[in-house]
Amino acid sequence: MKRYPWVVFILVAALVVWAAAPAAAQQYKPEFKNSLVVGPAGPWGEAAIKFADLLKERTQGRINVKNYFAGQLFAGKQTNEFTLLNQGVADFALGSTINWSPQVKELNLFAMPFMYPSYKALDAVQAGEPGKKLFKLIEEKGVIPLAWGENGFRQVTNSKRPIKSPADLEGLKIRVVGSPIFIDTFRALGANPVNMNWGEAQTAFQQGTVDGQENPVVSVITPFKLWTTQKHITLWYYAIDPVILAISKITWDALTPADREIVRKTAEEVMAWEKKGARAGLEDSNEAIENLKKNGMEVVTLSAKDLDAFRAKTRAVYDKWVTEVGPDLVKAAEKIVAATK
Ligand code: X2X
Repeated sequence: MKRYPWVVFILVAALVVWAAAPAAAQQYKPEFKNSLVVGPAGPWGEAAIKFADLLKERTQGRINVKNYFAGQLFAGKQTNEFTLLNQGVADFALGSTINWSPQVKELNLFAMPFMYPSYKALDAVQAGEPGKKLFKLIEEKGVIPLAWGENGFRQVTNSKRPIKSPADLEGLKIRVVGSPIFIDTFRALGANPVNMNWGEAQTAFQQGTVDGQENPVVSVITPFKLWTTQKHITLWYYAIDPVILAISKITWDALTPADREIVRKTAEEVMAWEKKGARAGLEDSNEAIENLKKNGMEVVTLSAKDLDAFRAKTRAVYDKWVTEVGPDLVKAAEKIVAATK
């Protein structure tokens, strides 16, 4: 003990504890960025908050997600979100397949006009080979998809008149996302589609520089109170819009296997909850539509025959996009849809 006084012993012990600590606590960067186009209201935004909270709790604060709502990370251009993820500028994104489709063309599978007759058909496509193939394609582009969620079936609204047939769309200026299939579809219907980011679109609706837009009822139309600018809505279910919670491969590779497991499990759990939320009042009841009426919207529902007129007008767009998306992928999805009707 003479050669090693207590003080040295204590110092050495402290050093050992200090050196071992980072391995146990796993020091990551102080903030993981999550990108969203929408704000915190509605199931889409609420899911991001839930994900951040649960992940923090389950990793004892190791993974601290900060949500960048309303497109703050991609500075206006929502079709850039996937590139941010792939470059690791965003660690996570809870994003729409529409916004990622310029980089992953196959994601246009969900925007094929009038393809999905029901949630059941959509769920079967996601759970089946097409869904698995899409996740694989995303992964090959440097982004790890964690779980499917939902924006929803997209319905068309406008400030001018009820849309009951393609002729009613004639000449209406309709805001769409900067994704070519939407331009094709609205042109084929005789409308005048304009590309615009969601943030700018709000101002355009208020100023009346565009007449209409298309978005899901529960995830977007309701939280954004679109009835303040849009009087008419037509329920035509012409496209479905899944969202995906994904993580950059750069970020994923920096996590321990145990933390990856926590991230994946939490994402699956939260997105299952989100999907339910996006369908609430639409699938189990008519509450979400009744709420639109209460807020002054005039709701047009279409018969199968009415829908056929829209389908016929967009048939050539569908055929063109079979080639763009990939005939094998579309055929596999069509088969599943036909079997689950
Ligand atoms: O911009 C839109 O229309 C939105 C919010 O639905 C998407 O992000 C695709």
